Amino acid sequence: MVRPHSALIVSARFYVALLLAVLPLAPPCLFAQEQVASAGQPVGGTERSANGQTLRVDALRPDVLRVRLYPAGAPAEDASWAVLPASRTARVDVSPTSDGFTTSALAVSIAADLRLRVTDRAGNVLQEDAAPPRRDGTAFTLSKAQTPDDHFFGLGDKPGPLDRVGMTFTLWNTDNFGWQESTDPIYKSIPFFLEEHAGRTLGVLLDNTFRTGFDFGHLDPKRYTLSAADGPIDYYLLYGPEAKQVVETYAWLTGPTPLPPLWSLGYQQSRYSYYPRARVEEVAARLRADRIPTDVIWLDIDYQDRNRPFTVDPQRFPNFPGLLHNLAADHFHTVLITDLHIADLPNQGYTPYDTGEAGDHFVKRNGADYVGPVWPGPSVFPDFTQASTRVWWGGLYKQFVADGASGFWNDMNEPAVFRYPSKTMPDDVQHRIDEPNTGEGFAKRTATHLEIHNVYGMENSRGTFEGLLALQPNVRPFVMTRASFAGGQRYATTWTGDNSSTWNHLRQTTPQLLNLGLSGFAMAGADVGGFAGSPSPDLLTRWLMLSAFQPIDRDHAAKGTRDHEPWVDGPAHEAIRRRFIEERYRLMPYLYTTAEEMSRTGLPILRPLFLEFPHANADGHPLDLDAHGEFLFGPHLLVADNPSPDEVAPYEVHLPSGVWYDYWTGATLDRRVSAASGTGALDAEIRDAGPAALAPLMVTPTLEKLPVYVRAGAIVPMQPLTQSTGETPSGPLTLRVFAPAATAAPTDVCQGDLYTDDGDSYNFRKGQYLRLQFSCTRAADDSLTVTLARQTGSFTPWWTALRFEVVGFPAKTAASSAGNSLALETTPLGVAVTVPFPAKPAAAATAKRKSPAVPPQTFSVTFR
Ligand code: NBV
Repeated sequence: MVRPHSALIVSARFYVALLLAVLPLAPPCLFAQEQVASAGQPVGGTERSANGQTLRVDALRPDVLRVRLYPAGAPAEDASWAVLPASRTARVDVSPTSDGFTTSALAVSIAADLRLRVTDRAGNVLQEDAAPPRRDGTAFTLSKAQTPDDHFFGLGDKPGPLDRVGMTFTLWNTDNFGWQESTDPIYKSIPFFLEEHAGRTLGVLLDNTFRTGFDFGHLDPKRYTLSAADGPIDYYLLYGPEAKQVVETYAWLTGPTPLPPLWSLGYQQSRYSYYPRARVEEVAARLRADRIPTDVIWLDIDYQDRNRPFTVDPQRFPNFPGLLHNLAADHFHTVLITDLHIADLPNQGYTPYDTGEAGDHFVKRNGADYVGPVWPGPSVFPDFTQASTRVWWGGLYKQFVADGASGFWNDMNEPAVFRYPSKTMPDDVQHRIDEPNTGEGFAKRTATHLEIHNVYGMENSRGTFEGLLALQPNVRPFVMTRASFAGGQRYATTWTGDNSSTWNHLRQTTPQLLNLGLSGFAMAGADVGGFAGSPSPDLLTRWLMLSAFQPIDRDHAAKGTRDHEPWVDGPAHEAIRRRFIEERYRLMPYLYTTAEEMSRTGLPILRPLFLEFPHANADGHPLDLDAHGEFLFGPHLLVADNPSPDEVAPYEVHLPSGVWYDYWTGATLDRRVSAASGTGALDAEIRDAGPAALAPLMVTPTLEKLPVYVRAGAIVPMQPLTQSTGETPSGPLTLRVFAPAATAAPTDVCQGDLYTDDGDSYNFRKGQYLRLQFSCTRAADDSLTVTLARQTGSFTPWWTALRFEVVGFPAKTAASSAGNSLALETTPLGVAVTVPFPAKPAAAATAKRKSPAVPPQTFSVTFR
């Protein structure tokens, strides 16, 4: 029942006077609003009260809303672990309406019973409450209307199909060794999803750290629900209309994945565990001897002394710094596992325990340190919700950093605790939140583990990331975490935990990594070959082929399983595996450029097709979402793995409209021209339906082939093969130009970027990077001109020549630049010319500039 005095108060600047007039009657929460307004801040939002509840909606940007519901007069703490403080407190002015407000992008209305409705400015419903918000004690449920053509993506690492429609999920970080497709929950809680409906996408972040539930029409196909056991009703709505915009906006809200060190994009060799030292050296030597390009060796828990974090077993690993030094000399980076459980060893000279205890850094139960069993035996657990504890934790890395370790691995941080059926610490463990000056907005207070559980792993990885930065301020930290929460991408990369060596798990990696990328975790991987169990030779080969096109390419295996290294199944398998890892290294400039875009925009490295081609289907919708094996690796490459990788039957590949190339052969796949120029019924149908109606390609799977396609007009930067990213390539940087179709309109995009820098420092922030932007056009006389359109940054790259290789432009005989003819080279895929870089600067230009390392230039190469 709506209380008779319930008031709708709309806040916009010109309403402040009115607000001040009614203040004596207003509930206390309005004071906060008035104070914000009088401080001269633009305020934008509205609130309405009924049944003792207040619903408050704020516009952070025209396309971003924050929605909170709380007992009238008692707003919940304005705080967040997930959302960046500057975004959480941003406001734009809104225009009040009779039951809400509008922004330039959205219209918000709140019914008398507090049902919320959000539309775009044309009146298309983006989200509408199917029922008023429901509270049951501390719990709540929000019900939103769902229609039959709704699709849902995101929610982090949850297994299952890419589209989450019809499914239900629980978010509660759980160590689920050997999880299967239907297992829920697993390691991470990322309460963010995208809802796509009729070409319009809305992002939803439920900012609640307790155990939450998401039901996408499983219980009732007419509604999807967001629920939590406790905690605030506090959620954000991010409008597109395109999914790409929503993903970028989510990065604005929670921060993008930072630019990773270049070496972390190389191939990585791991196992639980490589020991002793001689085995590590043997694996490293074999990788080099067999010419398997590799950048990283991982050391799992057995390098430690009796599983005690921040120790080294002196018997198994004598002269540990010497080992790391030797590996580094051979261009291997070493990543060390550092679990968060600290062995409970009072008075035994174990520094992590002693210093942690002295600083009162461990979580409590019944007034004493909580002790639970994990790998080292009885263990205590740092309270990562105290800023000072994270500083102490970060300092523990000092010796390993000095020893030469390059990156760190935070495992078991759900946190996993042995022997309890819950696999974690008891609900009543106490955390003592203490976040002075960090901007999250939390008051100093205690919180039970129920509230902190889902952010514990994220704050663990934050302590690691920030600690490494404090130790080496000009080195980009590399941290990989198993558990995390929304926003955790700011601190760590991740992987999908303890998967299995089965074909279904190989298939599962694509939707899982795609959904992780859509949920902010753009730097992610899955244990290559599968963790639990032993892969067949074919499975391991296929896995190593696919992972060459995934953000993190790390081969890892459980104890007691068979060896996983690329050479284990004989020369024929090894040759295929090597060929794909080599291709990843050739594509390193493209991959690094994509990673840099990710760090600026939040766009993932692995992209579902609808992110780049939202209207690729004849009906204006994205392509068939059932095409499970397909994804984009960066903006230009489309990988089309077998959606049932253990089956031998031909499978369909759906390509968006336009001309595509076979990446491996350079063959043109013009579905539009070839199919529609025929006289059959299908051809007529395609002609009638226009260019978007494309027949799928049929691919017959073979062990050694992975279909990869490139869109016409793409310019893909590539480099000569090296055995690691630490090795300087010899030869030119190649720009592989996949020629636009002869029929391409001048407005068709033909472009490619290249970004490079030193690969591991922050000097790029001071301008020490190089960004080249290329474009190309195909003229009426059938010449093709490739132009270096823009160059920024002052970094001197490793190459001194650019090689332009044109694919799909047959029988060309001449090339020129600035009137000078260039020698044409025939390549397996087309023709190429090489020009010096930088081109000799004009004398006048050089005189004006203060000797920049690489003079900015533009030039063109024309092929006829
Ligand atoms: O540290 C050992 C393993 C690790 O290899 C794996 O990747 C983690 O997910 N760890 C789990 C603990 C034990 C797993 C059985």
